[in-house]
Amino acid sequence: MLSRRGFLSAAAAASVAGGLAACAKKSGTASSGSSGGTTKQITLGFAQTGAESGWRVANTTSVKDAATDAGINLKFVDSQSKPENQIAAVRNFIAQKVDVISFSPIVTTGWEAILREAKNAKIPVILTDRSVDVSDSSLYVTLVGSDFEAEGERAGHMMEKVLQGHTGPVNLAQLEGTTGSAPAIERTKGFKKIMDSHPEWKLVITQSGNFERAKGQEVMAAFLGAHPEINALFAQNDDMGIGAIQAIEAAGKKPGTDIKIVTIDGIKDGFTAMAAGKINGICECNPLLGPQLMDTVKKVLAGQTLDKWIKTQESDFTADQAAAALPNRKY
Ligand code: GYE
Repeated sequence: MLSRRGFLSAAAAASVAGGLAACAKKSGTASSGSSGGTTKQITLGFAQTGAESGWRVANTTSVKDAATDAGINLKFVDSQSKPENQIAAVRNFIAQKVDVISFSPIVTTGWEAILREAKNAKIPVILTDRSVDVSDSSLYVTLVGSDFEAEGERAGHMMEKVLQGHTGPVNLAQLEGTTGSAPAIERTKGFKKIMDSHPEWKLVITQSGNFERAKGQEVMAAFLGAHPEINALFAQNDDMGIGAIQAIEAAGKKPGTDIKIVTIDGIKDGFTAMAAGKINGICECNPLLGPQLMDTVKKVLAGQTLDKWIKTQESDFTADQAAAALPNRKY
């Protein structure tokens, strides 16, 4: 698999140069900087994963608002967490001859054929948020999104921080995101790196909670039934962490105290739980990618050469910062 780090080394020049320049000419859409002539409105086809989490809902709003602000005609499809729906949406965008296609791949695999169809149709593809596993990286122009492996490592360091002063065994549980999705694969990998440097940490159980609150609750309840010794939890997003809190409380334990909890995302509900002492640390993953995406769409159509990965800026927060940070959270 091409790692996200690997993407960085591959310059996008090759993919942008030929096909995409032709594409810009075809649609005549280089809205900014086109000299004189009338500029046709850009049509962007965007296939969202679904609405599995608070992060995703904020991401959808950001994409829709940014398209309106940028004067871009957005064709938005909610793939309802089904990879086959997402592939069908992309195929439909190709049939409709949109100017640019973007999507946030539900899973990393299964993209080669449809991306080749888009390339043959000379429609540039910009990945948003999540990466794909393809052997030919010229099948998409760039990825606008976060470094998930780094987020997993940050979560590991956050766990070190919240466990400071803890004595006795550390019996960890992990709630993974959607199986086969880039954030689940890469956050697991990053967190493991830090875990491996702590022989005193024991990963008792790890399973997918599909990035969903209800699933996080259900899986955590099962974890606690089988492993009452769990005293630390890494939930790969806030929603699963919040679901887990409900399961922990139902089991008569105190989240944040009996079980230390670290999550990723930083949605308002996560900060609220952290301000109440139920989550101990959150590593932010910024969903407000809309403006960056629209900017990238325009640059691609203008024939500009872009980095293969346009990264998002993020921060980390602990419980003592939660109350002060909460009013400033935008999602
Ligand atoms: O962390 C999770 C969402 O791909 C970064 O997907 C995104 C993840 C996010 O469902 O809440």
